[in-house]
Amino acid sequence: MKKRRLFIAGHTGMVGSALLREAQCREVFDTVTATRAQLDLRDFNACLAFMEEQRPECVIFAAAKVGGILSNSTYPADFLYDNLTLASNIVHASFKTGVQRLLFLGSSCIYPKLAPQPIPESALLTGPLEPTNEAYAIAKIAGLKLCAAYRKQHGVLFHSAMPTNLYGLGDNYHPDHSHVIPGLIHRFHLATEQQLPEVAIWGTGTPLREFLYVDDLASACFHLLNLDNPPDWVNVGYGSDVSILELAHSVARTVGYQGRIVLDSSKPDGTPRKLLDTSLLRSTGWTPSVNLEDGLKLAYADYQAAKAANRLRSL
Ligand code: GFB
Repeated sequence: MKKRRLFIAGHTGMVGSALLREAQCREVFDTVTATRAQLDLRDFNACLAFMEEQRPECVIFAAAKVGGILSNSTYPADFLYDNLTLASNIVHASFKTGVQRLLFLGSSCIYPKLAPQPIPESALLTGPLEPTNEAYAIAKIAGLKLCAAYRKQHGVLFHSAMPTNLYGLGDNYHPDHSHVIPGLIHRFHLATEQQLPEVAIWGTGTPLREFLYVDDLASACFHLLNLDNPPDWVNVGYGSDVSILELAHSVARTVGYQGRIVLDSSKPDGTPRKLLDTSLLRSTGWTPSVNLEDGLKLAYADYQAAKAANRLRSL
C-alpha cells in the first residue's frame, strides 16, 4: 500500500515530537520534517519552496510560539505576530501546493474567560477572552477560522483540534516561561536537592485546570485524520480538572518533596477554570489513556533523564 506523505510542522517541540513518535508507529505515513535551521516557517516563500519540493499530501500543524501564563502576558506582540504568521504561511502554502488534508492545533484558551463549564465548541466567540493569553488566543482563533474558510471556499479538508493544557516528554522547563507542570517539576526538584523548607507556587492555588498527556493528544490527532468528515474544530481534553494547589501536592509527591507549599500571590491566576467538553470527540470513538498521576511520573522521569544528559529544554 502507498504510504501517505505527512509533513509535521514543528516536530522538535513537545507536541511535534509526540506526533513524530506516533507517526513512526503507524506504518501508513511517510513523514517529512524540517528543523528551524532548515526552514523558517515565518518566511512564506521558504514555506512554499519547501512544500513544492516535498509535496506532502497531509500536514499536521504543531508549530507555535507557546509559553505559560507569565510568558504570554509579558510578550503579547511575539505571541500574536509569530502565531498569526505561522498560521497564514502554513495554511496558504499547503493550499497552494495541493495539500489535501491539514490539521491545525490550537488551544483551549480560544474560549471566553467565563465560558460555561465544561466548555463546548459552540462557546467560541461568545464573550471576552482571558487577558493573560488574549494575544495567543486571537492568533489561534484566526488559524482555526482560516482553516474553516479554506475548507468552505476551496473544498480542502483543513480542520482543527483544540487541546487543553498539555504536559509530557520534552516539555520546556524554563523557570519563568514554562507552563505550570514543568515549572513545578523543576522547582520541586531543585527544592528537594537543596533541602529547602518551602516552595512557592504562583497565584492563589484555586484556579482549576485540565491536563492532557501529550501522547494522548498525538493519538487524538491521528484519530481525527482518519475521520471522513471531521468537525471544523474539536476539543481534545482529559475530561476532569484539578486545582493548582492539588496539582502542586501531586507534583511534590511525584518528586518526593516533603516541605511546605506556600502561595506567591504577586503572580497571576489567569482564567478561573477551563475544562473542555469533550463529548464531540468521544462520540467519534476516542478516549484518553494516561491519567495525571501516571503522566506526572512519566514527565518527571523524562525530566531527570534530560537533566542527567544535559539536554533539558529551557527556552
Ligand atoms: O500553565 P499556566 O502557565 O497556563 O498556569 P494557563 C496555570 C496556572 O498555574 C495559573 C499557576 O493559575 C498559574 O498562576 N501556577 C502556579 C504556575 N505555579 C506556577 C508556575 O510555577 N508556573 C506557571 N506557569 N504557572 C496558558 C496560556 O494559560 O494555557 C497559554 O498562557 C496556553 O496561552 C495554555 O493556552 C494552554 O492555563 O493559565
